[in-house]
Amino acid sequence: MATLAIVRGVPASFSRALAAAVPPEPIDVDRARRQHADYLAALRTCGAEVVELPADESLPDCCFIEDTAVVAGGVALITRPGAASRRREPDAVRPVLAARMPVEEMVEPATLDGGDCLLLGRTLYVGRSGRTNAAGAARARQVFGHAGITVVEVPVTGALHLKSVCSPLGDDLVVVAPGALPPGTFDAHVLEVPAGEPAGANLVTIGRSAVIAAGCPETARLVDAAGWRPVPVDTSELRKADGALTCLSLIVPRP
Ligand code: CIR
Repeated sequence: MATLAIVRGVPASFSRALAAAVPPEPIDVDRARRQHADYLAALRTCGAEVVELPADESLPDCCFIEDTAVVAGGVALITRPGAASRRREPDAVRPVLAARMPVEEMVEPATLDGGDCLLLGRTLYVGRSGRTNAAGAARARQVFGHAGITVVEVPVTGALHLKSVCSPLGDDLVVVAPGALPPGTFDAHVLEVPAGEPAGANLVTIGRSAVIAAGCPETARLVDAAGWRPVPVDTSELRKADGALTCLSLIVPRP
């Protein structure tokens, strides 16, 4: 059965999406939409079944659907996103997940963004970032602990989310931007991308393929050498709002 990838459209209001720094050129929404379409095509090329939710104009960041839920151990935890302007984003995602699996909730004061959660086998690494607080991490530990998953907290400084600087490549390998995290952060093998290709550290795996950032040839070579088929996609316009590749989909593993 194909892996399910839930995605959400890019609203016209994406031009006002949150960004840590004002981009040198304003966001071109049409270009962002074309790149988003290329990303969906890449997911399908890798064999995913893509379910697309409509954009909501009142939620400029809604295409970054990864942040709205965490799926692991057959359970979905609906998040309470760290940014106040994003708190209603999970509402459209909840019924899609509830139709497929048990769903748990998170309440104030807990905050957690899915971009801070990295699943590696039966371990869920949860970044403690500006978006994910202690109560959010504790809620993840409670929910996923019942599913036999161990939660390990990781301090995140100098990045928006944990997965802004790393992502899993299978169950025992993590791709990491050089110098972004202390050695020993993961109980797994680590593959460092070159210093000139930090965007390469965020990738999405579907089957034995990996959607990777365009313009990262050395990362592509490393991914290929590790036994995965690299599928490059240019999402530079979406990156202006700090979005990487994982943020643009909610991957639901199929048993
Ligand atoms: C935000 O600041 O929340 C969005 N502009 C970007 C979110 C990116 N999400 C992710 O890395 N998981």
